[in-house]
Amino acid sequence: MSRLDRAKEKLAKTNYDALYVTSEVNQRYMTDFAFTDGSVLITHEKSYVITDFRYIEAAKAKVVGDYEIITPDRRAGDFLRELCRENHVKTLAFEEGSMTYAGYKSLSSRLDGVELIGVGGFVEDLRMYKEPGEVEKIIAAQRIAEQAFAELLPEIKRGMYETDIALELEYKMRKLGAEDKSFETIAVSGSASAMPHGVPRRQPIENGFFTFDFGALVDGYHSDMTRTVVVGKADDEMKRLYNTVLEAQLAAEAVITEGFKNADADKTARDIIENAGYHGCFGHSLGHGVGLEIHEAPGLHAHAGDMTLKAGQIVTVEPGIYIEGKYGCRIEDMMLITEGGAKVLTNCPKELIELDI
Ligand SMILES: [Mn+2]
Repeated sequence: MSRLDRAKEKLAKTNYDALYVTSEVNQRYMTDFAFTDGSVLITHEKSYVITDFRYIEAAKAKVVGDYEIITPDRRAGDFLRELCRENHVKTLAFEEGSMTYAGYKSLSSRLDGVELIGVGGFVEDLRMYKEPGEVEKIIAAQRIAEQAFAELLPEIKRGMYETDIALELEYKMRKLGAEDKSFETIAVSGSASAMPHGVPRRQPIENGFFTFDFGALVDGYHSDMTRTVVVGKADDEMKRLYNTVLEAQLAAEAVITEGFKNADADKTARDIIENAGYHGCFGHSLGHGVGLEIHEAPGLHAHAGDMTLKAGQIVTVEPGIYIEGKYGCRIEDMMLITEGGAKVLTNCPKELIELDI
């Protein structure tokens, strides 16, 4: 079923006459076409890509789905009012998360007679279930990231700056075919590894844990992985910490399968870390969905209630232990939930690597 058909099927279960898509990433998902300064209107019958002159030619070539591609010849709000009238739209759902207050005021003043209903997660819920083509792009991005990392490790020398190492990793990903990095690369060593989202510093790498959290972008799709290596030698305390993270990570991967509760996946990893005595040292959730955005639904965390993992979802599994002021470690893979199972998408060793430099 096409994305547009899935959206219409979902729309049919609501009492909205139409969905007005204003989030750029959701517009891209719904049309397979990336554009800015436009919108998508999905009604039970006709659907529209509303864009401007700069995009019209590309839109005609690239938009996937049964959309009418149109350029407004007057103010967007007035144009939308006419489309609503033509399509008998009395109740219009809009994406409340991507609408500014100013945008909302302008819309409501121009759409008198149309009831505006803010909705959250309408398209995001569709995006959770990856089509084979989307899975392929995420895997392609992951292969680039892990290849770049494998090439980077032997090139790391003492005295190199964290910022330069991060840049080198990004450069390699681009050379290997990524259109960009997936997010700001984390490459933090020594005491900075204690910060889960530390920023690379313009200073030489320190001894101890060296955490890399990074990904590549392919055709709009992200990858996400984390590996922690050691600069120099790991002492017993570091080995114990690393092995605890690894044990938690592997245990979570072992239980994750179609139908398993998201919250229980988090608990599986968290219990191992807590029971090893690292109380309060795993201060973030186990994982998140990955796709057109680096963080998307579903989440693997304690507050996921009865939510279970479903085939087609791609999630990260990324426990960590962070000792404030000292050091930290995280290991992250991506997993694809399949019919009756799940598989790890990341091909990169997880045994402790000590960089003898
Ligand atoms: Mn992640």
